[in-house]
Amino acid sequence: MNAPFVTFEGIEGSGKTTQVRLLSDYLTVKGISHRVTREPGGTPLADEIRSLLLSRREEFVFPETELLLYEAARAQHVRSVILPALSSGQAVLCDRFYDATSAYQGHSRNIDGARIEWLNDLASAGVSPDLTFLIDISPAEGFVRISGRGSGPDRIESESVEFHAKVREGYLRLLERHPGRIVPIDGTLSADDVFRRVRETVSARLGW
Ligand code: Z5A
Repeated sequence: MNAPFVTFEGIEGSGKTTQVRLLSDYLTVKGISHRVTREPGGTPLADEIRSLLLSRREEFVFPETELLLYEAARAQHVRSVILPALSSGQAVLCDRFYDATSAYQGHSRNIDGARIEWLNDLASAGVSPDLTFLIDISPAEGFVRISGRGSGPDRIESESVEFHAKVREGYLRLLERHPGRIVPIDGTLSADDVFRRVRETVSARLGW
């Protein structure tokens, strides 16, 4: 049987990366073998696609181009990192996965949901998360959190507040459709309080 696959989702600045790190530290202390990864990225080729996707550019990027690049990165990542880890008994913690495509390219960029699901399925080779944390904050709060970074906003972060509000709405729709898999957490709590909920959930659901 495969090891658990846990994903973290939310709008930018929601605190996913912080929670992935806290959970990884916790699992390390408990001696639970796991691998931390992220999307887009996770392999040299997928990381190159990530740079293509996130760099700001003059040329307009069509939603369909963006969608296919995210799925191409995922196809490579799943087959070379996620599947081998899970089948060798290593749990996987992934910072974003295919729910991000449904929320960003599907709901916010208005690409037909059935097409997104078909592509998500193709790219993920049938791998689906056992548990997904949706860390929920408002776009306004997310903007405040990321504006402290020195690097400036990337191409997706530079989208309007309305775009990010639609992404959040897309995530909340996914929560309605997958209440058993997706666990929402109020991301306005302190990072420690968010992690307390993460820990309670992984203990109850996965025995960690
Ligand atoms: N994207 C897509 O469109 N389609 C797809 O299929 C996929 C992705 C997979 C790259 O994602 C972009 O690609 C992303 C979606 C899109 N674009 N956007 N927007 P990414 O995950 O690499 O980038 P991100 O979403 O912008 O993540 P982020 O900015 O790194 O945010 P985060 O991981 O959610 O937050 P964080 O780094 O943990 O925390 C941000 C700051 O807040 C930091 O200073 C923390 O110290 C602070 N923080 C964290 N937690 C808290 C709490 N609880 N309270 C207060 N402050 C906190």
